[in-house]
Formats: sequence, C-alpha cells, structure tokens
Amino acid sequence: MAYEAKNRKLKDWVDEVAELCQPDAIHWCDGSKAEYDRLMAQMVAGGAARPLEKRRNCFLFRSDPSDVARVEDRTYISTPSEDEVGPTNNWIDENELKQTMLGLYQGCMRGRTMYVIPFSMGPLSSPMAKIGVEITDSPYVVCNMQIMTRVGTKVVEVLGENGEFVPCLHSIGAPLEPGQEDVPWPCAPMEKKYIAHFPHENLIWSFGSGYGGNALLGKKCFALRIASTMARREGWMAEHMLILRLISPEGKRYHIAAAFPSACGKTNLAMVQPTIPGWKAECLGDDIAWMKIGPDGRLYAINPEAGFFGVAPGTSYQSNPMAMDTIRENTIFTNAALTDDGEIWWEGMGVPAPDHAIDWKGRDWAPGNDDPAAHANARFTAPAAQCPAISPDWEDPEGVPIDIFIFGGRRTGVVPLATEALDWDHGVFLGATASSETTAANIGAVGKLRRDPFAMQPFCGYDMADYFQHWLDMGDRLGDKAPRIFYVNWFRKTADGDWLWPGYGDNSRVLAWMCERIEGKAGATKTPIGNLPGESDLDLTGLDLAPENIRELLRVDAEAWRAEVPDIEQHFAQFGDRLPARLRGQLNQLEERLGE
Ligand code: GTP
Ligand code: SPV
Ligand code: MN
Repeated sequence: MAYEAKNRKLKDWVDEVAELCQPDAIHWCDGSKAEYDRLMAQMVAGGAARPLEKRRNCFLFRSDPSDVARVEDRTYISTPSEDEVGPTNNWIDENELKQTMLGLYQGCMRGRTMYVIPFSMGPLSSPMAKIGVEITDSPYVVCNMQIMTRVGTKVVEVLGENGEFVPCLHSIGAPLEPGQEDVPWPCAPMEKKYIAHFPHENLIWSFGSGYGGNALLGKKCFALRIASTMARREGWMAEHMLILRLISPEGKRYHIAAAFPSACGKTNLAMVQPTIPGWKAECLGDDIAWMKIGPDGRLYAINPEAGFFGVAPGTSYQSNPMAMDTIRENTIFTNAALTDDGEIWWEGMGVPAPDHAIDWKGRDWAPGNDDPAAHANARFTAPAAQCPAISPDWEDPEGVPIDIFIFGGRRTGVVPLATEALDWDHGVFLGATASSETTAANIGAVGKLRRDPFAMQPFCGYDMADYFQHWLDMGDRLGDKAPRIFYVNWFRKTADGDWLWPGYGDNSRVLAWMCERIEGKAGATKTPIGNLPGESDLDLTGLDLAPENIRELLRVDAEAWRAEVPDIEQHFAQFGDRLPARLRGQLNQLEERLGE
C-alpha cells in the first residue's frame, strides 16, 4: 500500500469487495507517473499494449472484437420501483440484480490484482467537485482513469475519515485459473455484461466490459447517470455537454455549452478553430458539464473530467488540429490501426493510408480491404492540459457563466443548420425532441434515427419526463439570466451523399451568429420551427459554398416538419401523464404554426 486510507467506509468497502472478488493482490493507486509507467510496462510485457515508436509515451491497445463500445442494452438503472426510471431506461429489481451480479463478482478477480482508484470529478478545490472510488481488476482502466480524472493521494486526503464518495465497482469478469495464460483484452461475453446503477445508494456496479463508458466509471456512470439524479435532488444540472469560450473581435467572451449525442461532434466543437477573422475560441470541456446557479443568479459550469476520450476516426489536421496536437504524446489509443513504422492510423486521419498496416483486430490490412483499418469507435485518451486550445480557466473551481445552450444531432435531412428557440420553454422542447442517427459509440445498429432528448437518452439516471420538468424548473429559477437556447445540425447531406455544410471550423460562423443574436446585432426570420438565420445573417465570407447548399441548409420544409409531428407525439406518449403539460403545449403550438 503506497499510503493508508483513513476513511472507514472506504476501508470496509475495499475489504468487502476483496472478500467477494478474491483478487491475488490489492493495489491502492497513488496517481503517480511512476505508477502509470509501471502498469504500462507490465501491459507491454504481457502483450496487451504496444508502445508507438512515432509518439512519445503513447500506447496502442486492441480490444476484444466483442468489446468495442458502450452497451446500452446491458445498462440498468436499478431502483425499488420500475416507474422511477421511466420508459427510456432498462430496469431490474434492485434485489434481483444484486443477486445476479453478486454471483458474477464471486471470485471474478482470481489471478488478478485489484486496484483501488480514489478520484475526483472536478478540480479538487471546486465546491462542485465530487469524489468517487473505482475498484477495478483492469490496469488499462487505471491508466485511463489517471488521464480522465484526478486520481490519487490528494483525493484520499480530501476524503478524510468521514468524507462521502461514490463507490464504483468494476470487473472485466475474466478470472485466471492457476497456470491459465492471459489474453490481451480479457472480458466477459455479452450476456454476462451488466452496467448497473443504484441511484438510491449512489452506487455503481459494472461487470464484463473493459471499454470506455462501461469501464471508466467516473464518466457516463457517475458524472451523468448518478450525477443527474443527485442534480435533480439538489437543484443543479449534470449534462452531456461540451463547454467552450468564444471571444468576439471586440474581446467579449461568450460561454457555450452544447449537447450532441455520442459521436456527433462535441469534441470537435469544443476545440473549434474559428474560420471567421477576429473570433477566437478556448476549450473548457468536451463531453460533460456540471452546472449550478451562482450567487449572481447565472448558471456556472465546470468540466468534471481531466482528459478527452475522443473518437479517433475523422480526426485530422484539417478537421480538428487541436485534437491532433493534443494526442502527440502521453496518449492511449484503443482500436486504431498500426503502421509498419510504429505509428497509428485511422480512416479520415488526413494522411494517405499506409500500404500495409495491422488493423484493429490485429490482422494484415492494405488499402482496398473491405473492412476499415480502425474501428469506427476507436478512441484516444489524452490529458486535457495538453490541448493547445485549452482555456487558462478550464480548472476554475467556480466554473464559467453559460450564455448559450446548443442542442443538436446528426440528421441527413429535414433539420436546418441552425434554429434559435423562441423562448426557454421552446428551447426545452427542442432539447426534449432532439433526434439523431445512431453511431458506433454504442453497440447496436448505426444510422438509425431515434429521439435522443438533450443527448441524454443513454445517460439520464431517472424518468426522462421528470428530467424535462427539471429543465423547466431550472429555467424558472434562472429567469432572465437563463442562457439562450439554439439547435444545430452540421450533418445535412445532398441526395448524392455529400455534406451540405463544411462543418468543423466553419461551425464558428453559426456560433458567431448566436452571439450576435444575444447582442441584438444579427437578424433572423421567424418560422414555424423557430428563428432561423437568413443567408445574409450568417458571415459566410471566404467560404466557397454553392448558393443552393446554403438555401437548402436554411430552408424550413413545412411538409417534412408536419411529418415529424406524429413521431414527436409518439415520443411524448411514452411518458404518459408525467410529460410536463408545458411541453405538450409546445407541441400543440408547433402544430398550429405549421398549419394544415
Ligand atoms: P463522444 O465522444 O462519443 O461523445 O462524441 P462527440 O460528440 O465528442 O463527437 P466527435 O466530436 O468526436 O465527432 C464524432 C465524429 O463526427 C468524428 O468522426 C468527427 O470527425 C465527425 N464530426 C464532428 N464535427 C463534424 C462536423 O461539423 N461536420 C461533419 N461532417 N462531421 C463532424
Ligand atoms: C459517448 O459514447 O458519449 C462517449 C464515449 O463519450 S464513452 O466514454 O464510451 O461513453
Ligand atoms: Mn460522450
């Protein structure tokens, strides 16, 4: 033990888990570089990790082909009664689920080391920070948690003797019998995977997967699912949002928080490099925002994370140069392809495909191969502090005051480039009805259109209808200090399947319009779905965009929108009487505005 934890609850819990899971050894993580280096060296020696000659202190991991993304179908919110979790969550009775999982945890760490990871979500000095402790049998998880959260002895000091923490129990579910040889990425089969949350106890149990949100329990499990239930009780917000600061040519700062579903552009927008002259941007967070009302009545946001767990494919010096610079060193790559000279590669990296590579499954790969070289959900794990665009205030314990909320999704049709909500309630309606085509961030069908309210469909720890009400309540409390709400869609396509909008840095043109709307400087046209920029309201200088593209991007197709209404009705119907009447009213008003 590198130090001694004095927290009684923690010591008891560690003893209890050790007895249940029967690891060969227990290691209390101190969060040091030496610890990271030692674990990495062990994983390299065991064949789980490969150092990359071309990148200092970078390592490539290949997961088991079955364990490549979050598993929404195996994710549970477990409460005494089913109606608490609402229609968008999977539920199993608390006692039943605990029995099942206790059976699985029994002896599950045999032949392995059990790591105890004390971590903080949020800067330790922040009044909004919260402490968790993850127990895991995966050294890969330990190294990723060191990058993604604040880990170690300082956390244990803050915890003291009686401090509260969220217990996060994780096992890959692959014990080793004496003499049994390990595999590079041990995990359990799908039917044994459970990602379970017990919000009444602020408790997380995860079994069977080593990947991303299934295993790095500070992220989706704690900072969103459990935190959303805490936030509702305590009157704050835990959201699936990036945070960025946009600075106008006059030097005025705007803070923007944007919620897009998984693999729909948060990391990219968080690090946006504005293409409009004079505007600058700084990144504060790329995935999660915790927000509370400050003494001045405004809404303040912190980023509870310390790193980026970003989608690799599509990341290039053209699309996201700031991410490319972030991942030059001290980065973990998972399920990228490996070139013969010890460099990683993925589709959309902006450099020619190598003549030969090892694909994410460890097979020989050459251009023209039917399968992609990198998995579509290949990821990089990199320290946020390494991002050249990181804001000097990204660790401000008080957070930054939010001016603008953006919702959005991936829609090849119908939804225009940008819409301004008519007021808070209409904005909440836009969030509540957000829709998007599914992505490889979850195991399941890709490209399937679904409602993903507030990009929280997979992450809200309680009844989504009550969550909508929480948004309405927050708006009532914020009054005229509430952020303005917008909706965007960067993903419109032509009939030929080409992007209508260049996206990435040029998304700054839409952000600038939003800021100027706040100042009353930019125009907009009132349409049945909200206020839309006209062609002349957006600064498009220097952009080589066909006039028919921009017309299409800003067109409201009333007929197509009328066709959306029955789908929204169905979406709302699943919430029954719990749907706030104010949202039902918004839908009626939309229908009226769309006419017959
Ligand atoms: P999670 O980490 O899963 O929450 O994803 P995310 O929301 O952070 O998405 P990310 O920014 O990583 O983008 C996902 C994919 O969408 C990447 O392949 C990007 O290249 C692509 N993408 C992001 N922004 C844009 C855009 O403005 N236009 C287009 N066409 N693609 C984009
Ligand atoms: C997401 O899916 O929204 C992610 C990746 O940010 S994961 O951490 O796997 O949830
Ligand atoms: Mn995410």
